Amino acid sequence: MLSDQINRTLAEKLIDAEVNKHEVIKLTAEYPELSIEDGYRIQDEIVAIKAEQGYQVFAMKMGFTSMAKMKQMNVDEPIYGYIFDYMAVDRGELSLSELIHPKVEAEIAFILGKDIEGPGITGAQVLAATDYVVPALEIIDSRYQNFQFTLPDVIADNTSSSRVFVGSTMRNPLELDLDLVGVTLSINGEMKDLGAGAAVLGHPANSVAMLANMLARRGRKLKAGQLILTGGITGAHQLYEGDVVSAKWDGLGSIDFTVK
Ligand code: 0L1
Ligand code: MG
Repeated sequence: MLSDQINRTLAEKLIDAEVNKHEVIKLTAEYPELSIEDGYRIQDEIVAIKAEQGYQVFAMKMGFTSMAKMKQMNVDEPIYGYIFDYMAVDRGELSLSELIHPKVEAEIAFILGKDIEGPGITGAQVLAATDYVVPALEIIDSRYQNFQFTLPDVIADNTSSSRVFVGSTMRNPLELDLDLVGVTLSINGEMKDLGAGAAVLGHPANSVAMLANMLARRGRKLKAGQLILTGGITGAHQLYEGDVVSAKWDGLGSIDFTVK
């Protein structure tokens, strides 16, 4: 286990890379023994430093929620991270100059109406505790060179969180078959990807349940009002200056933005 001092130093290094928009070599190159627990401790340091700087948590997120991605990373559990208030984009433009090498992925997000505390939470309990679901486009921007990392590295890097667009259509989740909700993701008029909610652990509510159960191991819970991104339904697609991005969800509207 790394010392608190090293965790703090590594968190500062990753924040510096984010703020000054430069890549760093993955932490495991220097600390090959870095564990998943170490990764979450470094992530906690990032959350603490952001709070000291006056930023608030805007949302939580799950990543690696597709079976294909978990297989690729050789893991049997997704990962979670935090999205801060300054990461929420409220107009249809993504500023490339603020980022390193961003990618976009389409997701479904939940807004809870009640606290959820694991362990043992199920998708059905999540649906009963959810006020709304909304569409979201997550922008991931790993601070690591060429998105090269191991699982502990990406957890330490706050799961590549960088920006998010949240759509304006809010639906009660019981009005939709969320596993069947289709999504298309187009860039510059060309459809790049498509998928259905079932790509996320069979049903996006399962992702929220898993998050609650993972947090319970660390004595934490999800709170009423919390926004949670459940993981990519589509793959993540690299963005370039001038790109026009458009995503459509069946029954949940659309989100459009331009990369400036
Ligand atoms: O799916 C996610 O949001 C996790 C992203 C972390 C992995 C990456 O940067 O590709
Ligand atoms: Mg994501």
